[in-house]
Amino acid sequence: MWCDGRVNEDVARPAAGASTTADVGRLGGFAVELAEGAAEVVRRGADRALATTSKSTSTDLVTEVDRASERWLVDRIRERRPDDAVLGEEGGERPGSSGVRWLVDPIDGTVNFVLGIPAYAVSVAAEIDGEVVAAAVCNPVTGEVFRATRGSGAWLGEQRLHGPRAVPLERAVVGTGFGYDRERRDRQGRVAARLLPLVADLRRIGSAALDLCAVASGRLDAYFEAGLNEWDYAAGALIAAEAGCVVTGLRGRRPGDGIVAAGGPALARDFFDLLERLGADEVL
Ligand code: LIP
Repeated sequence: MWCDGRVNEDVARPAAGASTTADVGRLGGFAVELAEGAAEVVRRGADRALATTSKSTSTDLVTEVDRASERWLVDRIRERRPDDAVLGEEGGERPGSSGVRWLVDPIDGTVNFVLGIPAYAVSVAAEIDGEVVAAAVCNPVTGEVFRATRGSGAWLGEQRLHGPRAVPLERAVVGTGFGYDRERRDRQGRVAARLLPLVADLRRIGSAALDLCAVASGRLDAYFEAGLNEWDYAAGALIAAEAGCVVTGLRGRRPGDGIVAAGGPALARDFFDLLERLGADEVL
């Protein structure tokens, strides 16, 4: 039985008509199976000499292990749920007819993976009619599996997640990240420099999926990053939201509409107001 097998009937909000809480539970179990299986592919590849190439810029890396992990994910989805759509970072896009779309990042934090920094993850999310309802993020190094289904809370293993501590902005440890484009990084760095004296500290972990799971598990008090792709944040955003965090795109926009920002309920309003004043969503 995936998770604790219960989904709170009165809060599960599956997309209209296309799903039941049982469907959502099954998608959640499959998301965990996919994330754990692809993490094993990544683990086996980690000790190989990596053929690495670059994508959008010289710093945007991809390895043969990224591609092997995504091939494994797409093949499993095609075998088990052939009518579902898939969107993967390394080009594994497939149309579908079921209303379910999988958003997969085969290695979120590829630069960390190449350098041997143990902060990267396989990220898997399932949407029904455009709404993410199931998520799993697995760190191949630690074996940690963060998971959530809409309306049933967020979990790390068997531990229920309740988001970050209640601290004021000046005591908050905030995660962030920077794009691969040099000019964008310059603008993002200026925002970070103005934010730093107003909070306790910043962390640049290098994986949006793990950053959002860190907020969900209280390892970070808040997080923001502009310019992410759907596959980077889709799973982590649901896990953070189901852990009780506020996840937004600032200025009333949806998460991922330019920026993803997340924080605990006690901090969220002050944090989001500050990000808006600093123009954190105006760096793209
Ligand atoms: C990474 C993101 C991270 C961001 C990096 C990179 P990738 O994704 O998870 O938050 O700061 O620049 O985009 O490219 O390793 O899958």
